[in-house]
Amino acid sequence: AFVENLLKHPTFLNNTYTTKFIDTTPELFDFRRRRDRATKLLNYIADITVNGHPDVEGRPKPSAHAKLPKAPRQRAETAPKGTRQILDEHGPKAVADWMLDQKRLLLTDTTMRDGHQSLLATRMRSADMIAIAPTYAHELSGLFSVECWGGATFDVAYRFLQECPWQRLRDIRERMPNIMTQMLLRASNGVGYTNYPDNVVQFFVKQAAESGVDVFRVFDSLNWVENMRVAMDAVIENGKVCEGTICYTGDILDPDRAKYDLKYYVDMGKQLRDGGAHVLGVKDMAGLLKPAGARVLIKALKEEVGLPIHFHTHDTSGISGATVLAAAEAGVDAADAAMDAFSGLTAQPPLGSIVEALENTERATGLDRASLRRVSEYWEDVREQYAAFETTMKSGSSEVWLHEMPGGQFTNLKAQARSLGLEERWHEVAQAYADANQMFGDIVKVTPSSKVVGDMALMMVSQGLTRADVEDPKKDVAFPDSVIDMLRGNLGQPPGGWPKPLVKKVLKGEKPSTDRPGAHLPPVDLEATRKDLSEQLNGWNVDDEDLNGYLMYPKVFLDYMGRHRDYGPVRILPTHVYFYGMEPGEEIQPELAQGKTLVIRLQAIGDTTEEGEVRVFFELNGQPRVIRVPDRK
Ligand code: BTN
Ligand code: 3PY
Ligand code: ZN
Repeated sequence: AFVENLLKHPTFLNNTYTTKFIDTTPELFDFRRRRDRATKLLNYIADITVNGHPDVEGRPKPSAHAKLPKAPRQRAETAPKGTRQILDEHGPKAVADWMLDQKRLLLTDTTMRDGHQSLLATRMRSADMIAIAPTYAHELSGLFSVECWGGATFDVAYRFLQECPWQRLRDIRERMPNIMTQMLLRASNGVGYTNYPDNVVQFFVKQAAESGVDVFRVFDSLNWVENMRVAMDAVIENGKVCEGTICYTGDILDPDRAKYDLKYYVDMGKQLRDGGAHVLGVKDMAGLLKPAGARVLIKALKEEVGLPIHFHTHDTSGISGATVLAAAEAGVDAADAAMDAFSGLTAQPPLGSIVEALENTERATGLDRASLRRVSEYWEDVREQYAAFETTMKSGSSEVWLHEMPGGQFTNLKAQARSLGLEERWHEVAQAYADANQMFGDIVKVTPSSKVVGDMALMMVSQGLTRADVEDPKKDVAFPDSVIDMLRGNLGQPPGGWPKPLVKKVLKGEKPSTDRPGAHLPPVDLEATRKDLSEQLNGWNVDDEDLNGYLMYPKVFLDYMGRHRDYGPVRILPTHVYFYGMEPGEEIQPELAQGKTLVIRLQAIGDTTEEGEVRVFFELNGQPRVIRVPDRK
C-alpha cells in the first residue's frame, strides 16, 4: 500500500520527493515509511545511548529527580483574539497605531529566542517550545509578541540540534495563531555573520514572512541605517511589522562618551522612521542603559520621532528591571522580558516581576499572574533538561559597563576563552575587549561586530599585546581575519568611519571600501543554486525554505541534510533522549505526525562484540528490534 500511495501522490509524480515531504505529508505515513523513519530514530537512540552526544560530553547532567516538562492541558475552545488578528485584519500600521493607544505596558516574551540564546548557548529544542505554544495562545493572549526566531537560533537549530528552523516556526505559528511571532534580523547580515547579496536578504525575508514571522526587529551591527534599507523594505513589502532598531551603546548621560549622545539616537530614530519603520526598536544588547538614561532617551524619542517604541535590554548588571520600569514611566510602549525561569543574568529581566511591579499603576499589563507562574513552572522544568549548557555566571556584575559585551556574546566568549586556556584571565579579556573597542574608534558591539571585537580581545590576551603594541606601526601584528574583513569595510561603516592609522596598518595600504557592502555583491542566481543543491542532494527537490537555509549556511545545511538522511526526524524525541539516549526499561511515545505515535521501549544493551559492535534491544510498537552500533567509546 505504501508504494502505491507514493506512486500516485502528485508530489512524487513531479519528482519532488524530499525528506521534508516524507515528514509533512501525512497521507504517506503508511506502515513501511513509518518503519523506515522509526528505524532511523532507533539508530539515533542506540548510537547516543552507547556513545553519548558530543555536545554534552563531560558536562553536568539534569538532576536525577528532575521532573519532565509537561505543558498544562490545552483548553478545547478557540483562543481569544490577540495582536496577530490586528496585523492580519488591519495591517502593520494599525498595529503601530494600536500600540500608541494602549495605556498598559505591552510585553514581548523572549524566552524562546534571546532567553535561551543568552543563558543556554541557544540550545533549546523545538519540541520544548511547541508543547507550550497552545498555553500561550489560551492564557497569555495579551502579550504583544513572542520572540521565537532569528538571531543565533537559525544556525544552531541546523548545526547542533539537527532540526529545521523553518519547521519550528511553522509549528509554533500553527499552535499559537493569535499572538504575533517576532524575529531578530541582522539586516544585511541576515541571520548570519556576514553581508549577503541584496536578493538573498530579500528572498530570506519573504520566506520568513510566509513561514510565520509577524514582527521583524531589524538592526545593523554598526547602526548604519544605509545598510538596513534592503531588509526593512523587504519587511514592509511583505506586509509585516518593521521594527527599525537602534542599538544602544555608551552612556547618553556621560559627556565623555559624546559620540553616542542623545542627538545621535534621535537622529537615527528619525532616519528609521523616514525609512518606513512602523515601530522604533531600542536594542540595548549589553544592558548598558541606566534608569536615568532611559528616562531621558525614551522621552526624547517619543517626542521627536513619534513612532511607538519597543525596548529590549539584558540583565547582565542585575539592575535592568529598574531601567525597564523607568522606560515605562517615560512612556515606552512595549518592552521585552523573559519568563521568570529564563530571566536574569545575561538574559532579559523577569517578565512576571515586571508585571507585578506595574500592578495597580497606570501601566498595569493586564496579564494573568497565575498563568504566568504556570508557564514559568513549565520553563523551569525545561531549563533543568539543559543543565549541560548552563554557564558559570552566578551574579549580576557592574563589570558590564567596562567591557560592554552583548548578553548573547558574554557566555560564548567566556567559553571561547576557556577553550584557549584563558579562563582564569577572564577579567583581562574583559579589559582587552574594552581596549579593542576604543582602538576601533568606539563602535556599536552586536553580532557580527561584537564577534570581531571579541576575536581581537582574545588575540591580545593570548599573545600578551597591549593596545599600544597593536597600534604601533613598527610592530608586526598578524590580525584575525575578521578584523581585516571589518576594516576592509565589509560590515559597513561606523559613525565617523574607521580610524585611518589602524586601517592603514591592518590593510597594509590596500584601499578599503566605504560604501554599502551589498552594492558590490552580485545577485545570486537562485534557480541555478537550487539546481546545484538538488544535484548535491541526489536529485531531491529543494524547496524555498531549504534553499534559504543553504544560502545562509551552505555547509551547515548540507551537514544537516546528511544527518537527516541517516537519523530521520530526531526533533520528535524528548530532549533528555536526544542528548542522553535511553535507559533499559524506559519507554517513550514520540509523535511522527498528528495521531501517529511510535512506542519505543529500550529493553537492554548488549556487550561489545569482537567486531566492536554493541547490540541494542528495543521494542518498537510491541515488536522486538535489534540495532547494532559501533562502540566508539
Ligand atoms: C554535531 O554534529 O555536533 C551534533 C549532531 C549529532 C551528531 C550525531 S549524534 C549521533 C551520531 N554520533 C555522532 O558522534 N554523531 C552523530
Ligand atoms: C543576535 O544577533 O543574535 C543578538 O542577539 C544580538 O544581540
Ligand atoms: Zn538581546
